[in-house]
Amino acid sequence: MDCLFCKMINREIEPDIVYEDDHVLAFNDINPQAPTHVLVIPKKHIATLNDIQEEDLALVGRLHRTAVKLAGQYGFAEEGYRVVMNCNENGGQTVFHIHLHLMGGRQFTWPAG
Ligand code: DGP
Repeated sequence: MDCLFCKMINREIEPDIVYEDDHVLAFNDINPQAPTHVLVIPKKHIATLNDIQEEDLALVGRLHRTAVKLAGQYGFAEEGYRVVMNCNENGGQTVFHIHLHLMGGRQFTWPAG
């Protein structure tokens, strides 16, 4: 499958990994928008938020738990951080394998641009 993030999971491409288990991979974003900017992805290929099925709910929960654990390890869980999942063109999604953006280490504004 011609998916950039599946290639990372299969190690055809070597990302800068910060966490891995049987279901989840997390690595540094190539174009960071914050002092810490990590992408948390499922090892199962799911193209967009719209494609998440009932059977994926535990996996999506794991993505969030992983982001929270990493926020604790980076030391910004208490001061706060941002977790984002973009969906399709208007949402700004460019890689069609779902991923949480975990960003921390600076003040974020709202609404997002
Ligand atoms: P999104 O626009 O929400 O689909 O986010 C895709 C993110 O993926 C974007 O922040 C940049 C990141 N990205 C794209 N290509 C690569 C890559 O080759 N390596 C890494 N580490 N990140 C990438």
